[in-house]
Amino acid sequence: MSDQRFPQLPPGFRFGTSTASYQIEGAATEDGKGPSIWDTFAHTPGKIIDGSTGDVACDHYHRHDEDVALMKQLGTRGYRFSISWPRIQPTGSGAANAKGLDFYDRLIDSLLASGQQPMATLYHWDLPQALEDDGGWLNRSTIDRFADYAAILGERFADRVEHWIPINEPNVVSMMGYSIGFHAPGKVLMFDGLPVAHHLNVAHGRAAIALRAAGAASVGCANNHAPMWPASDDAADVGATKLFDAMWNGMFLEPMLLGRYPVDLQPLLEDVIKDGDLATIRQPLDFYGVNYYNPMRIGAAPEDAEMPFEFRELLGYPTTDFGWPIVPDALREWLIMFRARFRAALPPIMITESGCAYNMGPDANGVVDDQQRIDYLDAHLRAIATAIERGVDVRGYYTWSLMDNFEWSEGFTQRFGLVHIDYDTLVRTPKRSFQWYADMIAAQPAHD
Ligand code: PNW
Repeated sequence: MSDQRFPQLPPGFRFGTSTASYQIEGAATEDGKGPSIWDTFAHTPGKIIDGSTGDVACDHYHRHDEDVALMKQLGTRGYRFSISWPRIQPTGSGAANAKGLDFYDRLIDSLLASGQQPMATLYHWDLPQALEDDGGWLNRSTIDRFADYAAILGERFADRVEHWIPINEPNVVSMMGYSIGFHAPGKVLMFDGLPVAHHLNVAHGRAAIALRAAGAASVGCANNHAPMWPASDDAADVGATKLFDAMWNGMFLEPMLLGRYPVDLQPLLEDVIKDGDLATIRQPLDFYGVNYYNPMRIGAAPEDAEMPFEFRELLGYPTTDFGWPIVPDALREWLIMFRARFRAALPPIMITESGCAYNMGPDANGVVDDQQRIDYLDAHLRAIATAIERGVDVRGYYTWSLMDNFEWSEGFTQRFGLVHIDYDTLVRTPKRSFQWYADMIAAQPAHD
């Protein structure tokens, strides 16, 4: 009999958690690690709202055994983490730093020993600063550096890493990092940042090729997708939404799966696309990773604005402590439409991130009562279960995040974890949602 208290996912469905190097590791200058653009950015006054940095973060670099033990306690069977490029190549090119490789070697072995299949992201935003000094992702030669880096990782870890993801959320990298500058490297280039998007796409393809050449069995992606809702049925709002949808969702999805850019964007990219690029980007993918948080409501911007679209508040839904609307139905709907649109071009889907920020800490009894996170996870997993019943092939759910961590420009003010971190003592306290996730996993008919 199935346990109706919990969402029921099909046998073999994979449950996991997700993190990223700069957000949890700390050890910013240890064992030969070079500086990344996030070290530079976080140390620039005014960039991070609480003035914090990832210098120590969760100190996962030294406490990974404790963190892996937590995963074992959760009963997950997968863990998504990212590898810090400047730990492996301190200046982004040349010989690998043995101590950097050794750290991930130890981590991967301890994951496997604890029943956690590793899912490794090569780039979760910590570009070696030396590469940024040469133009970063605006410079096409960064693609070659990335392919070299992918080959190093593939050769060392392809025998033990189950799933590979070249680049986390290329849309956020290009828009937040190079168009509006809220993220490192903090460039405000608006539409002139678009070459970054194309270079990230080609880098994804080149890394997939290098990883497979080194024996990687499963290569996918982790693209952030947000359903786009027009602010009104006014033609200007609908048009602005269509353009922003193409830039946020289509710009990466379409070249990866179909080998072409959305029609509306093609004229903007003409000068940066070189012969063969689109074929390089369209590598067969073993899974399609979706990072889902919320839908966005878009309207037309005033005539004199820098961008033709603007964000409007999405009304009528509860929000997380971060102010993000909670709309699990939009995930179900988006998955169903995604499948209907792409059919045979679509590999199995993995939810590579999904989660929420609630910022409560331990109460007088030491309990972190985050019922809202339980409700969030429950509702999103039920949405996925329904999408699967309607024929969408979703194979796993890696919640963001295992533990509270450095939330980019928000510093330590937004807590996404199943585990609470006290940033003064670095004490880890599993929240109520941690126990719920463990119970939910244990209540599955048969899980992988
Ligand atoms: C993702 N947006 O970031 C990242 O992959 C994580 O590192 C991060 O901690 C998590 O989601 C929570 O924020 C995003 O502007 C950053 O829509 C920005 C956006 C979405 C996701």
